[in-house]
Amino acid sequence: MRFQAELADNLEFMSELDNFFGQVREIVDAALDGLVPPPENEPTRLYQAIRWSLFGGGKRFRPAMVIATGRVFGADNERLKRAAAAVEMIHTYSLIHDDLPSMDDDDLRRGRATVHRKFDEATAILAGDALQAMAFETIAGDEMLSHELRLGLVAGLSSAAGRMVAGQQLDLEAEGKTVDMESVERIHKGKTGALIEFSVRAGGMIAGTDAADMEALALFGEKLGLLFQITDDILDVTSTSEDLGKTAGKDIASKKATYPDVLGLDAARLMATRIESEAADILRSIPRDTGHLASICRYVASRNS
Ligand code: GRG
Repeated sequence: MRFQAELADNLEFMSELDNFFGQVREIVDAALDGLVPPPENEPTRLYQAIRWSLFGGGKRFRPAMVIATGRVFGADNERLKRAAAAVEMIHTYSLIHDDLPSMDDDDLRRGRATVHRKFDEATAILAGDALQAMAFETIAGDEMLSHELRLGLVAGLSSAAGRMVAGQQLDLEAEGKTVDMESVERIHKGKTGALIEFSVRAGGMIAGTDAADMEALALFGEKLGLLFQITDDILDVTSTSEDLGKTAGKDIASKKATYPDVLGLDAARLMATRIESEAADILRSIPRDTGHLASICRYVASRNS
């Protein structure tokens, strides 16, 4: 009986989240489609490359965090959707550049050929550059938001993008070296965590959240970023390229600094459980209905792609 009740709970939880992520995809993809020049605009190769990468799948996790957090504090989709699209632009630029021959040299991303494989390396570099510029243009021109809020979002997103680049540099420098827990954490807080943390904070900023709740949201975003990366590291070891839509086993092959590498797989799983529970504690300290954010944490901890 207990097993059946848990199964029913889990099914309900998964279908609610699938529903939510489906809605986010519709909202964000429509916004992106309107913001990125059409594929027939000159230079066609550039816009086709950008669209190849942007619309080639992807979970839209960071936009989902902008929207989920914003909704908890009362913001509507119209105010959230362009900032959510801007975060996805920065994320997609980082994936295009991360896959380049001079970085991870990967052939597969979002279930299809990487941009430099499908087009060419120069186009991939320019597609990433253009997406980065478009992200800031999107926020600066968002007429649903006050000028002050736009400035705050541009400042937050540029700082997160800078931290992401610094994390990527540290990650490349750590390849093949023996690293300790502190270094792994520093790399991942920058490379993955900064943009996820910003996504959570952006939702709060757009909703006009007060200082105390913003502080809690920043802490929650940091934990969520770590949780996302630990599960990503675990999936790299335990999953297939087909399920992930990107090359599995890449971290070991490139001797990357990862949580399973430093801690072992079982301890990395335990750490994910601990971080999920710390994130849930932070959510409980916020005097709002944060149940949906807690469900997203559970989803991140149990995701398989
Ligand atoms: C090149 C400036 C620059 C930065 C690269 C994001 C990143 C920093 C590198 C990608 C490599 C990687 C595996 C990073 C960890 C972050 C991560 C898990 C990225 C993939 O994010 P998902 O799973 O991807 O949300 P989708 O395709 O679903 O959007």
